Amino acid sequence: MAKGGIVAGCLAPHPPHLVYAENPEQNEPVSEGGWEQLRWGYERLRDSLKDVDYDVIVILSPHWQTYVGTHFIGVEECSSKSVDPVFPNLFRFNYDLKIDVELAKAIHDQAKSEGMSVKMMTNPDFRVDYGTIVSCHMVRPEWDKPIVSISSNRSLAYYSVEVMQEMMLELGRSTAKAIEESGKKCLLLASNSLSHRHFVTETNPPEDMSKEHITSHAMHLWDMRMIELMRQGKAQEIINEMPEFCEQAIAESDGGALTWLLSAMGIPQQPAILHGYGTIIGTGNAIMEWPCREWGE
Ligand code: 2X7
Ligand code: FE2
Repeated sequence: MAKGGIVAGCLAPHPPHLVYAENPEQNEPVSEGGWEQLRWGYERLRDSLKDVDYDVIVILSPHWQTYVGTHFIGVEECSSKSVDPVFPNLFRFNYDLKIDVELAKAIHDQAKSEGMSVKMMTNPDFRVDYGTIVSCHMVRPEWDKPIVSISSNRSLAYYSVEVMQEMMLELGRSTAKAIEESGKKCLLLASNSLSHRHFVTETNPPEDMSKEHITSHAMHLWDMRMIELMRQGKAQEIINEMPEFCEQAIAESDGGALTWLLSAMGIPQQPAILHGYGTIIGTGNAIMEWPCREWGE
C-alpha cells in the first residue's frame, strides 16, 4: 500500500457568522451577507484546493471541549441540528455528515501507544460542535468527504499552555504517523480564530459591517505577528510564542488546534499562503494554507 500523506494543512476559523452570511440551505437564519473579506478568503482557499485529490478531512475544533483526554467521534454517520449556544440567532444548521471511523481509530490507537489519554466517542446521539461544522462547510460546502473529528483537550485549563503544547505536539506526531500508515490523503484543519477578545453586544443587523473592527490595536499587532510568522515559515517560533499569544490575545489557539496542526506537518519551515484576514465581532481570523502536497518527501 502506498503511504498516506497530508495534502494541505489549513487554519480555518469557524465563527458561525460566516455560514450565516453565506445563506446555505442547511442554515435557518437568513442574512444580507457580511464579512466578505473572510468569505472571499475561503473562496480563494477552495479554489486552491479544487484540483487536489484527497480522501478525508481531519479537524480539531476548540468547541468540542473534553477535560479527560482527547476524544474522537467513533460513529459512522452523524445528523442533527447544530445550534450555536451564544448565537442561536445566526446558526441553526441541519447537518448530515460521515465520519472516517477507521482513520479516527488509527490516530486514537497511535496516540494511545505513545501514552496519551484518548477515547473513542460512540454515543449515536452526540451533537457535533459548531466549530467543526462551520470550518468544514466553509472549506468543502459539498459535504462529500468523510471527516475525522478530534476534540480539544482543555489541558490549559488544568495546567498551562506549555502542558497543552506538549500534548498537542504528540497528538500531531501520532496523527501524521497514523495517516502515513493508513495510505489515505488527508486535508487537516485547525479550526480557530487568532486573537479572541470580542465585543459583548451585537449590532442590528449583526451583518452591519460599519461596526466591525478589531477590538484593540494590541490584538491587531498580535494577529499580524502570527500571520507574518506563518508566511515566513517560522512554525517553531509560533510554538515558542504561544504562551504569550494565548495569554495576551486570549487566543483561540489555547484549544491546541494550531499546535496540533503545525506538529502534524512536522513544524514546517515552508511558508503558508494567506488567503484572507478579517474580524468577526472584534476577533481576529486568518485563513491560511500550508500546501504540503508541493513539498515532496
Ligand atoms: O466561535 C466563535 C469565535 N471563535 C469567534 C467569534 C465569534 C463567534 O464564535
Ligand atoms: Fe470559536
